[in-house]
Amino acid sequence: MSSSLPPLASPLVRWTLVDDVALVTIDNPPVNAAGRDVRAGLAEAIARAGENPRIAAVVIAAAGRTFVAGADIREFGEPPVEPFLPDVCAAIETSRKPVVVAVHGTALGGGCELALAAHARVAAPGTRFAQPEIDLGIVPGAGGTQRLPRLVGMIAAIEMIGGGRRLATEEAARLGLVDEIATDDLVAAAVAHARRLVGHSPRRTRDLTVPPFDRVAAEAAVVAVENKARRQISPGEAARVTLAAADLPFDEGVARERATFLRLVASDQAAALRHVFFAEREAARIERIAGVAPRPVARFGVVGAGTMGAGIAVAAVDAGFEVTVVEMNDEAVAKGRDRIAAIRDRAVASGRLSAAAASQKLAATRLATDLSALAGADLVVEAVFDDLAVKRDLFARLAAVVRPDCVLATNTSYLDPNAIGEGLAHPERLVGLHFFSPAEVMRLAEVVDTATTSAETLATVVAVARKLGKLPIVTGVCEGFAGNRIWAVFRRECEFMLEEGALPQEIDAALEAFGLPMGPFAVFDLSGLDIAWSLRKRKAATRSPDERYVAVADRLCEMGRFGRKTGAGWYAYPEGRRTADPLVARLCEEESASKGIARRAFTAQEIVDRLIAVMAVEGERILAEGIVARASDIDLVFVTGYGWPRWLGGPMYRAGRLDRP
Ligand code: 3H9
Repeated sequence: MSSSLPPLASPLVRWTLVDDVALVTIDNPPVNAAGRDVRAGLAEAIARAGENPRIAAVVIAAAGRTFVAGADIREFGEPPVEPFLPDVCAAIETSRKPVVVAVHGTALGGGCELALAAHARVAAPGTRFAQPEIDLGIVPGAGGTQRLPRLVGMIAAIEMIGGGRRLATEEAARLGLVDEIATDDLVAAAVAHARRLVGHSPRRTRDLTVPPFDRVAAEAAVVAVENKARRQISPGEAARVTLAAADLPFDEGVARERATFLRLVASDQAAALRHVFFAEREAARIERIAGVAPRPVARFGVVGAGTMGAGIAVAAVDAGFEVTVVEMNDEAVAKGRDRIAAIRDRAVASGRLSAAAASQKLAATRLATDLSALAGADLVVEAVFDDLAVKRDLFARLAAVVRPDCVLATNTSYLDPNAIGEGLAHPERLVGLHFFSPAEVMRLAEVVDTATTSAETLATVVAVARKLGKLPIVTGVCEGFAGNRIWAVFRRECEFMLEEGALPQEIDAALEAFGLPMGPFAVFDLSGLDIAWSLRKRKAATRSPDERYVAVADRLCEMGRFGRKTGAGWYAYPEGRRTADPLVARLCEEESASKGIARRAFTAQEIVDRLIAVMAVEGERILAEGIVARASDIDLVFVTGYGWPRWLGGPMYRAGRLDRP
């Protein structure tokens, strides 16, 4: 029987008495983040429960779709405000009256830590437990690193805290994190569980010892986390402080964790990662399609089974679409099938896919030589040769076979989609859907809103991109759209610096020290210099003689140096090792001399600052032209499509931060 209790001061936490159990409910939509008022409400409830003779035990539950999804990330930019989450957890744990949590949805970060501090955890099926703090550049800050290994064992704790492993209810129960799975009424089960604990001394996680574990395996798990993180600091720190739980008394371990948390939460990487976290949520708000329902898409067509088409087809099959790929003839179909099979083989070799699943997915990918195979398609993406006449002709032929409401998407990188769509029947269904290579891996999908695209088409393609596991960023029409347009400016500025005195290896080293996984000249060598060369040759006739033009890349190509595939490009590759080449230095010097430019030295900082500055200027232009909605969308383009580490935050973000180390 329920009865009321004098209310708590917090507007976000309420409680009632169920017989002799205080049922405390957190109600902070949308995800019950443990912000100040939630922490204050919990602290007050625990303190008052301790003093109230009518209360024998406490259950903490959450309203809405999830248990607590973590600390309130919006508070991280500010100094912490009392009561601190570790103190709230300590109050729960040291309560003399049993405290049980009733968990549903997700228990993430600080939410998981609240659960760890309770005396028992009752969870609904389908709940996920995780400590995702590393993704925000921090370590758990409310005891998670010290309590989790005591409950689930050291190796699993390192994998969760350092490696982002998530536990579903059943696995959490097997490992000792969940004490009871509530198949029926969660709160009723938690109340009954709490009542069973009354009269027993509470089982405090802090008093448990870490179960025995293999030290060598644990060290190896930490090293694996560090290696995978490359230069992101938080995963390694999180794994190390977790491992310390085996060596330090609980209070010392918690103090070490808190110090690490406070240091990292103020770090540059954490600030950048928070920026990206909120940028991703902002990007989901697309004004033009607010309230517009996407059309259902089940049948997904792809025209062209080259590298892009094959990758798109793989992503589409993985997302559960019914996929048909059309190529020109039997030979092209066979090659396309080989490409798709090669992607599947790589997934099997790396252990991401079972051999059985791979062959089942292959069998599910239908290939055909006639466009009429796409007659029933709801959406068709073309990924054929990037040539205007070829694409126009294809769309005209496609329009004759597909339904008038079939969405037609072009994967063009550089052509004008408006020109591609000229003369197309029902041009409102035309849209750009620009994938990044490899299309089955890269998260970015630029959705190009053409002059004729209807809101319904845009909404449909955005929904399809999300189902494909992509991050859709809507862009307007301009050469290169958002990403390649800024990338072109970046690339050009790199070449200007070559002419002014920098060498490719210096520019690469500066950008690699800054954080990019690979400098641009090494990337050019990897992807090959010949395609860009033929593009430049095609454009040479129309290039203004006043345009600043650096010809070093042309000279390399004239020498047959197309990059790694020819054994040399911007670098030489003796025994496969990337090596600065004096010949390239000489070409740069000759270029400077031919233009009367006195070469000078560049510092690494100057190289980085200059490149970020030109990217940001182009980004501002793109914003002013309304090509993208917000600066943070540009950051996401680079983080999800161009290999920028998330912890760098993207070029627009960095441009506001040139004064920071
Ligand atoms: C932590 O806990 C540190 C601790 O160790 C303790 C330190 C002392 N805070 O993602 P959605 C907002 S670190 C504030 O679109 P979904 C989000 O911005 C934290 N706001 O929904 C969005 O707002 P808006 C560890 C948050 O259903 C709205 O909620 N926890 C937070 O696709 C809906 O979000 C995490 O890292 C937050 N913690 O996914 C979990 N979380 O509508 C981060 C969300 O204004 N969160 N918001 O744009 C998530 O992974 C997902 O949001 C979740 C829901 C899976 C929960």
